[in-house]
Order: sequence, then C-alpha cells, then structure tokens
Amino acid sequence: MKRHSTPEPGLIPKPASLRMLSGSAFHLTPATAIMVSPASAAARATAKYLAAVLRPSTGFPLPIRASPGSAESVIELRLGGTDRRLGTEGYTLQAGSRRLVVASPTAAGLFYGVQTLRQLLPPDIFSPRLITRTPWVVPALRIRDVPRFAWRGLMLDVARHFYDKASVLRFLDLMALHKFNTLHLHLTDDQGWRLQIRRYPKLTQVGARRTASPLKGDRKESDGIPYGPYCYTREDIRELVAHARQRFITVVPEIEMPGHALAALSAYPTLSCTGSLFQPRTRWGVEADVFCAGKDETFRFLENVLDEVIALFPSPFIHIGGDECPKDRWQKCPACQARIQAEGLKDEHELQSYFVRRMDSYLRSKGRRLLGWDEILEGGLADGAAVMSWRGTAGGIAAARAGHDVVMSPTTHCYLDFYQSLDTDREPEAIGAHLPLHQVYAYDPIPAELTPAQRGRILGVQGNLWSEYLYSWRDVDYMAYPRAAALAEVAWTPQAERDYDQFTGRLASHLPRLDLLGVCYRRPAREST
Ligand code: TNX
Repeated sequence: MKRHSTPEPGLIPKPASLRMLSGSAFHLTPATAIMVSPASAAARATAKYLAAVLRPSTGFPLPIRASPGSAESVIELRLGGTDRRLGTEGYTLQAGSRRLVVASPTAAGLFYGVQTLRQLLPPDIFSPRLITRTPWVVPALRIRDVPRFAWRGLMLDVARHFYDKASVLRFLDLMALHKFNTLHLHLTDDQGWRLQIRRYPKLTQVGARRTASPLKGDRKESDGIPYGPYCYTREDIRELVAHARQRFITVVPEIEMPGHALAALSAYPTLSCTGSLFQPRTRWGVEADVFCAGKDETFRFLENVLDEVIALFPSPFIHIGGDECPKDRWQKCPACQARIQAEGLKDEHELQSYFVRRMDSYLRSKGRRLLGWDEILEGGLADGAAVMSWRGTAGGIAAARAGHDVVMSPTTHCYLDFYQSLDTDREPEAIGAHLPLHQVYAYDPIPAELTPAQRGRILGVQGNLWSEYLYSWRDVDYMAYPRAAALAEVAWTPQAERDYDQFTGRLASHLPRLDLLGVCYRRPAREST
C-alpha cells in the first residue's frame, strides 16, 4: 500500500528548518489551554495575543495558565533557555499529541513561533467569523527557525497619500504575520507633512493639505481637488508605536531634509533660501525649493522637530531622508554661500554633507542614530550613520566598505510601487517601472563583492511603498501583496533554503489566508511577467 505522508505546510516565510514527524498530530479543541512557562509578563502578553487571534474563527476560550491542569491539550509558550544559536529572534516549535511547544530565549522569538503556529493551522483559522470545527489539527513536526536578517522592513509613504490610523494598525498586523520587524514611516514630503508637532502647529495646519493632486489616469493634468488636512496626532502615534511594539515591530520615523521639504516651507517660509510664499506641491516629482543650509534657524527648527520625534518614537534609528536635494537654490543663496566659505566646504555637495553631519551629531547627542537614503554618502558621511541603498546597490556596497551599516532597498528588487506586470494597460496606474513577483523573490541582499566582514554591515532589506499612485489602503494592499510575502522570505529565510517554484507552491496555500484577512492583493498571473 502506498504510504501517504502529510504534505509540508505552506509557511511564509519558510522556516530555516522543518521536519515532519511520524507521531500523532496536535489537536486544538475547546478544551485546549495556553500555558506560559515560566510565568513572565512578556510571555503572557504573547499568550494573550495568541488567544485573541485564534478566538474569532475557533470560538474557543483558550485560557492562559501556569500549568496544564485538566486541559485536553496544551500550547506551551516557553520563554528561556540558553540556545545562543537562536539569537535574539529565533525559536523552536514542536507539535505532537496533546502538546505543542513554542520555545525561545526571547519574547520576540516566542512571538515569531506564534506566527508560525497560526500558519500551521488550517487556513480558515484566519476567518473573521466562527468556523464550526473540532479539532483544528497541526501535523506532528519540529521547526527550528532563525531569521537571516535583523532588519526586515517595509516603508509606507504617508505623505503623498495618507492612510488613517486604523489602516496602519492593520498594515502592522499583516507585517507581523510575515515576520517583518521594521515599519519605516515616510512622514513628510513636498506634498504633505503628516505628523503633529506641538511647537510648530502650522506644519499640519498648513502643511497637511494641498489644493490639488495630479489627475488619476493623466498625471500631466491637475485634479483640482483639495486633499487633506490629514495627519497623525501624537495620540495616534503613541497608539501605532504601542501596537507595533506588541508585535515586535520598530516604527522608524522619517523626517525629510534638506530636500522634499516644500510642505514644511509652506508653513514656515523663512526656512527656505528665498523666503517666498509656498504651497504644498500639487504635482509629484522633485521640488527645487529646499531647506536653507545657510541659516542657523533651519537647524534650530529641525532639532526642535526631532526632539518631539524622538519623544514619540523609541526607534534607535531616525531617518532624515537626504535624497534628491537639488542644489539650485543653494548656489544662489548668500547664506548658503557664506556657510560654504565659513566651513571651508568645496561646493554645494559638501554643504549637503555638512547638513547631514550636523543632524547626525545632534541625533547622536540624543542617543539615536542617523539613517538616510544613499545620497547622504556624497561628500563624506559621519561615522555611525547608516545608509539605505535605493539607487541600486552601489551606495550600499560603498557604505559597507566604509564601515557603515546598510539597509538594502534597491529599486531593482524592492520598489513595491512599480508595476507588477508588463501588461500595464490592465494594471492600476503606477510609477512607471516594472518589478514582478519573481524578481523580488530573486533578490539576495548580500552583494557578492563584499568581504565576510563587510557583509556583516548589511543589516537587512526593505520594500518601499511610495504612494504617489496609492490612493487608498486598498491600493497599498494590491501593490504590497504578494510581493511583500516574497520579500519577507528574502529577509527571513536562509538563502540556501530559497527556491521560487517552491515559494509559489507555498504561496498558493498562503493566498487563502490573505483572502480571509481581507487583503486586496494582486492575484499572481500565470504568465511570467
Ligand atoms: C524616488 S526613493 C524617491 C521618492 C519617490 C520614488 C518613486 C527615494 C529616496 N526618493 O521620493 O516617491 O522615487 O518610486
């Protein structure tokens, strides 16, 4: 007789190692308890999270206990142990008859084990409505899992289009399911300032609305429709950060400087070189007016803004943008030219470097680290600052060689705002370039040209959702998924374990989960676009 072995579950991201066992499966029933050992606030919090996410579809009470008691079966969350190879985020999971144990030396590891457990259950565990089933079965297996990279990020541009707090909370929930641990929020740009700053109320009174946007479908025209005011209050941010923290996600704020700053200059025009009256930009693209690098007032303003940002966001890194800063105004500005003279700088590029170094030393004095797009390398970068490589990988390679930490986010593999198919007539309007699912999956963030020591500088990888054409959270879903699922695997799974055909097989089991979660993803097409 042919032996039927249990098929491997469709886990995304794929764990570092998984072994199917021959013993009996684990049964989740109305008489299952969650056991926390030893009792700790951290493990209890994750136990509560687990009970809450399993509740809508199972309807089971899943009490949290310190011992098995009379439970029919037990999910044990075991925090502790000294297995150093599990690092700060690894875990083990063993499922068998009557007992399923998730173990980790860290609370983060336990949380990732719980995410794996959710995916080990039948897909309708993700149903928001009650499913009548007993038992829910997890096949007997053993998993040992450690992420490849410490930075597993997604960036959400909330400046060009804004997504309300509820949408971002949901975005964080989906990130957690895919074991992402960093949400980079692009909070300010030419077209909008989205963060309430107490000391400078005009930033949101003036900077959080624009009179029009490019017309949907014909970007050369204006739609003539006012947009905003939209921003996050301080309370919103506190809630987002707390929700993220419970999911072991760090929220990295980005305040753009010296370029992409027109919304701020509209509120406080004296921070520009010309002092003219501005309005938040109504077209996409790059604005010529930028923060004046000559006036001390600019630096005082930015330091005060960063003080409030630091108070709201516990992230060790603060992103200061630094990309696409045209030098036209600086070339003609007496204050900027005087600064170049006084500081002995060669040109406006060195002035940008001066700007970034000055912000770097300020952030350092507050115990934080500066992170910026790869343009911040131009003219020399302060020690300790980290680089996000977006214009290909050359910036990341140069930065790693110079001893800086790097997050890889090249347009070629990580720009989730690009078209997903070459058949652009059948896709919602996007930024122009093309990034199919398989190309995201194919990315290896470690450049072959680096030495082993330099490779250690690559903190990880991030997918970017620039939002010029992402009008609502549904568009965000559509562009993010399933490419973010591919990126999650790039970020988490050992390179040797990755295989695109296998991934698409697992994705077929994963999409029903996303369906039940109401994710408006793009259904992968058969054609290899
Ligand atoms: C470049 S990537 C930008 C953004 C745009 C994006 C569109 C980067 C650091 N700057 O301002 O939104 O292209 O893909």
